[in-house]
Amino acid sequence: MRPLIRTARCCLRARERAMATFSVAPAAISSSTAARPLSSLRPHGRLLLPCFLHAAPAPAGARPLRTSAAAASAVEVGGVKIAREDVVKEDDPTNNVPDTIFSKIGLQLHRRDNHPLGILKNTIYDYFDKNFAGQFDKFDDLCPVVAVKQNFDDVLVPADHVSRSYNDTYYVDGQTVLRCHTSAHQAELLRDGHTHFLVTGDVYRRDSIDSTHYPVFHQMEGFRVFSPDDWSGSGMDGTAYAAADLKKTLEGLARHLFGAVEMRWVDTYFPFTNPSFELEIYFQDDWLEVLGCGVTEQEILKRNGRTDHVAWAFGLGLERLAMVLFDIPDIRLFWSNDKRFTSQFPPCYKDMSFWINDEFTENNLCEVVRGIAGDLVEEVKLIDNFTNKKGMTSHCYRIAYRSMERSLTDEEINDLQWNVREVVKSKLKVELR
Ligand code: FA5
Ligand code: MG
Repeated sequence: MRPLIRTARCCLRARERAMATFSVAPAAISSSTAARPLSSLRPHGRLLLPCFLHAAPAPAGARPLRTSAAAASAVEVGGVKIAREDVVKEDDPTNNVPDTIFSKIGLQLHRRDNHPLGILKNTIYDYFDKNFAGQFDKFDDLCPVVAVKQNFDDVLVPADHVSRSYNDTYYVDGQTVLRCHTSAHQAELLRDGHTHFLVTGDVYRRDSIDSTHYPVFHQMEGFRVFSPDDWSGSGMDGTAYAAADLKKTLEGLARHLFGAVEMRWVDTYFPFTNPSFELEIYFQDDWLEVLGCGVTEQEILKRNGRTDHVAWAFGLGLERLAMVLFDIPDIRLFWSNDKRFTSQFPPCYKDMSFWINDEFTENNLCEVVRGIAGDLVEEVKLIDNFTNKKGMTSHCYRIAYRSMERSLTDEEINDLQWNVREVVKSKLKVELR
């Protein structure tokens, strides 16, 4: 599996810049911390993979892992019952939630104590408990179906921001989405009087397909409010004080998780923070973006009862950190319920070329492919792109199919690919070549 990871990682930074939902290209590398990559990034030999998915009982109220939508027609999250028909509305043009996504709602991998995401969440909790005894309130059961207002308006995402598009976000209807980041809960928690909090949850994005991107993943949001007394004696203004505290806190967290790992700060942009940063960790020969963070925009504090305060916030990708910590090569493995997943099965590649039209987007293509092949699709990659004399543009995509659990037969792949071609033609209205 190594070569696959290396290929994916090589293009990761470029892709991340182009496709990241909230951030844009970095202005500069602001600093670099620590020394050499570790020969082993796992701090404890015992945190190794093979049996993690079966080792511990799920938390009270959680169901065993299921992977198909058919298995449940309603789930409950944080006391809210979510039925399939509440989120999947095939006849409603303002809805773009497929069954494959509904099937992931309520699984709450981050609440399973022996799942890598649960272990990681608890390890991060340990760090905050040790360094900020009892100060951070913890939430890991907030409903992922949120208002557009919570997900975007409350965190100042501009009306024309790309992340609001149907191409990037799963809409339940015009006013409701599956949260695409845990920042969706910042404003309500501030209004409820919380000043230090951690929010862990599943988040949903229409996104590219490769070994480090998945349409459902998990984030942990951290938020800390400071009052003028906190920074008055420091010789810094509130913003500089919060930025320094944020970096110190997150560098400490990275060391708590990984030991002396190589990491660096990259300046970036988020609508809800200024200044804004991303933290990258050196992992298997490349830099991997693991979190976004920054000093909260004053407007958010003002609107939610904290005028004259400053705050920092971060949103970290739990899968990304767990991949480094546990040496997990592919993001789909977090969803596998078959302990043979550590076996290696060969991928099978299929290419398809077509003339695109003005409406074509790669995310729409990925959605079609995943709708047909589910988790058998490992990567969808543009390998050729040209425009002819008549101005028609052709794309050639290479689709990698691979099961985490068994070898796929030629017949099965050919059937899938035939289906993909038919649906791509009819749904995306492109002309196959
Ligand atoms: C955000 O989602 C911001 N809300 C983070 C934030 C919070 C910034 C608070 C400032 C203050 P971004 O889109 O970059 O930012 O995602 C954050 C992290 O989620 C990324 O660094 C990455 O680790 C992870 N991530 C993003 N997309 C995916 C994906 N498709 N699959 C897996 N992990 C992902
Ligand atoms: Mg990002």
